[in-house]
Amino acid sequence: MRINFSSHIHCCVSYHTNHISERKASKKGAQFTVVLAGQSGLGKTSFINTLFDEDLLQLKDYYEENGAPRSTTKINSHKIELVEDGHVLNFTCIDTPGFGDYENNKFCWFPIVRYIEEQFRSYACQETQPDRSNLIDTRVHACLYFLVPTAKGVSALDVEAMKELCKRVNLIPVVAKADAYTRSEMQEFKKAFKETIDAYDIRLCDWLIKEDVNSDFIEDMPYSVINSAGRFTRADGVTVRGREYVWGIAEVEDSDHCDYLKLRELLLGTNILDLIVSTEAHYEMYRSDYLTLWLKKGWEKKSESDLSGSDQVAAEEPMVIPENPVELMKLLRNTSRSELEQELVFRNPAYVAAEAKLRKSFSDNVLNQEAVFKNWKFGLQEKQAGFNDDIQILHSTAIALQEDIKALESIMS
Ligand SMILES: Nc1nc2c(ncn2[C@@H]2O[C@H](COP(=O)(O)OP(=O)(O)OP(=O)(O)O)[C@@H](O)[C@H]2O)c(=O)[nH]1
Ligand SMILES: [Mg+2]
Repeated sequence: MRINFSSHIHCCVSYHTNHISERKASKKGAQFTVVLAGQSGLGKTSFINTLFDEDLLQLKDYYEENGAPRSTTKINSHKIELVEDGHVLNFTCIDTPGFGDYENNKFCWFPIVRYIEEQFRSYACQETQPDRSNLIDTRVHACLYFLVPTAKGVSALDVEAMKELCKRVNLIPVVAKADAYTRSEMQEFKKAFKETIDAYDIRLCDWLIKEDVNSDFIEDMPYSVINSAGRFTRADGVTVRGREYVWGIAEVEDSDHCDYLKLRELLLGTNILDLIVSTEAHYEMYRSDYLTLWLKKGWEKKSESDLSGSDQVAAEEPMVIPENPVELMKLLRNTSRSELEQELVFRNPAYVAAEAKLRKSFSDNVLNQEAVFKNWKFGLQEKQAGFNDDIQILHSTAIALQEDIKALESIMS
């Protein structure tokens, strides 16, 4: 069944931020979660208001006194319940802090990857529980990745971030602030974007293509957007949403100005189910990887406890996955969730890079100290040789003096 919310979203019962009432949260309905990611100041937070055509975020926390959006500093979840023809869709927008502002921006995208994986992990853990009737599904179905169109094309940071994100989620690239670029600049950027994703094998909504649905949506990416919840009256008397300039209005919903309508159709229209279904493929890949890690940890602990107390040296036993579900559960229970979380720290690229750096600086230090020690030893050996020569000279002088004494004594006697 295809749920169509495309008519308009004003049919919604809305509520926002993290304050969801218990009553509404317990209502059943499909879940759809979108993460907004990208560098700072590109209009991620503003896009939520544009999408829902409401001043949903008219809260002190989100806006400065002059009305400009505040820079997002933590991951915020904004929820809205969409109702149409008796169908309920619980739409969640996850707004993330923009990145790229620091001197060293390496791995600055990792908190978003971690967030996506945490939702998969939480769902996978719930699935291993005996009662699965009330699973809380916070899995992310799409990531809107905001890009800044520059003459240089896609930045290295965006390439790196998108390469990682596309492996875990339906990646939907968005070109921010389309009103600031001419038609030809935008076309040039889109062309450069396509060449870059081919060159770096960045796959957009990978599993959506495999299911062979709506591939023209993929062709249209990246979508250019203009954000605004404001309304202005054009010279012809028609009131439109857009940004007003001295020369006219950059319209949100005019396809000549930007691709907002296409993007909204993708997110709130006929493709929502395809995005939900294709997320299952991403989830299955993560789940299989996660359970293998969990079993591996359990197996290692079982091997350790089997060998403890015996004189046997621990051997690298190949893992055998029990077919009996009770045995399988026992193996999983060998490892607690917190132990597993610790294991996952080792997958954090920032941690891996920091560890490699530390190891290198440690081995460099050892090499330096060895060189210092060698020099010191060489210096000592040289000094010792010098002392030996001095001793030899003193010894010869003593012998000569003794002979002189002997000669004097013989004269005196
Ligand atoms: N010209 C133009 N300005 C925009 C557009 N969308 C947002 N802005 C402005 O860009 C600035 C940043 O917008 P935000 O929505 O806070 O951007 P953000 O990506 O959430 O920023 P961080 O939270 O810092 O990552 C604000 O001053 C917005 O008014 C747009 O489509 N066109
Ligand atoms: Mg923001």
